[in-house]
Amino acid sequence: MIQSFIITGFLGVGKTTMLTNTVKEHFSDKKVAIVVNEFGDIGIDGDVLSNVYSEVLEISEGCICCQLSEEFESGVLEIINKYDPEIIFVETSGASEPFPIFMSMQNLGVTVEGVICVVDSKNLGSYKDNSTAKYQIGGSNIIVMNKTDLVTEEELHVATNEVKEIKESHNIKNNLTGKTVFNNYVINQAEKGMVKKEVFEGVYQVDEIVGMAKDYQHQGHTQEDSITQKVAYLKEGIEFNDVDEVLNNIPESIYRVKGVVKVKDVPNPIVLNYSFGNVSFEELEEYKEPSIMIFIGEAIENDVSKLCAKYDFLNLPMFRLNK
Ligand SMILES: Nc1nc2c(ncn2[C@@H]2O[C@H](COP(=O)(O)OP(=O)(O)OP(=O)(O)O)[C@@H](O)[C@H]2O)c(=O)[nH]1
Ligand SMILES: [Mg+2]
Repeated sequence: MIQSFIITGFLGVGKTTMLTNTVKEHFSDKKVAIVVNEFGDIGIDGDVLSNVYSEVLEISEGCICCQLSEEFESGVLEIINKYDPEIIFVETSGASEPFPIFMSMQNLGVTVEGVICVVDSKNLGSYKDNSTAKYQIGGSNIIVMNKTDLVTEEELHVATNEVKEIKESHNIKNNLTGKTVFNNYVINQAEKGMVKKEVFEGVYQVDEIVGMAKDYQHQGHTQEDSITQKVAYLKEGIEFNDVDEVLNNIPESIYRVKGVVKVKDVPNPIVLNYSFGNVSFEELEEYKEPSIMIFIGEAIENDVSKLCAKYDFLNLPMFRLNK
């Protein structure tokens, strides 16, 4: 039986960081496959992860929990046939709920050992009202309070209590039995997603889910908290400072920026990551595509257009006419 873990959590909380750090550390003796379901059409995480593993299948689309479970399931089947993995890690998009993925894995006969929800201890307050974020916590049984380096003990305590409240109110319910599932949950703490191996050691029993697959009601992403993304391309010949300048002027509506950029004063391509005001960079070995930045947030259209107007090296893609 192939085992799996689902890694969920809101945009930019540290899911990929957890994969690159912890999985590499604890599962080097196993044949691991990683499936990344990224928000949007263009994947960055796959580029980051393929620096560590070669077995990355990236499924890039809006929201797997809404329409595309078939594509997801055939993608996972492909990876199983190709790599014969012992264990599969699925990183869900920060904008989707984990439960449909849980069901897809079960459909495929893959055991789900745990649904891990990574929480940004510092920024939970900024995203906890988002309905998807709540169901990510509700639909998991291993919660990891991440980014503990950015908070005091008191702040961590407050955030942990908020998570417990959300967990209780947004646990997934079996409509047939009226019982909640994912009841036996644990809360861990982490910095840069580093958790002990024990966290993965399948002691977590997910309650009876028979009858749920047909019955699960997708909660729907409400209009107010729907998340959108905009992709912008960067001109060639820019400098690192140009990129830094953009990242220092991100408006509040945008809470996540990812990108890969090539600049003339750094030899390697750079992966950039912005989440809730924090910026980090990492060099990549290779990247053959044009430099891009992906902006993600709520009602961001105008703000992204303004940014592009302000910085002439940043451009929204032109429309392509189909002949
Ligand atoms: N200070 C600090 N930064 C962290 C920690 N974990 C992750 N980060 C940073 O947070 C940013 C986002 O991390 P990712 O791992 O890409 O987050 P993600 O959840 O995969 O993001 P999406 O896939 O876009 O939803 C990066 O800049 C990381 O370096 C942490 O524990 N502490
Ligand atoms: Mg990620």
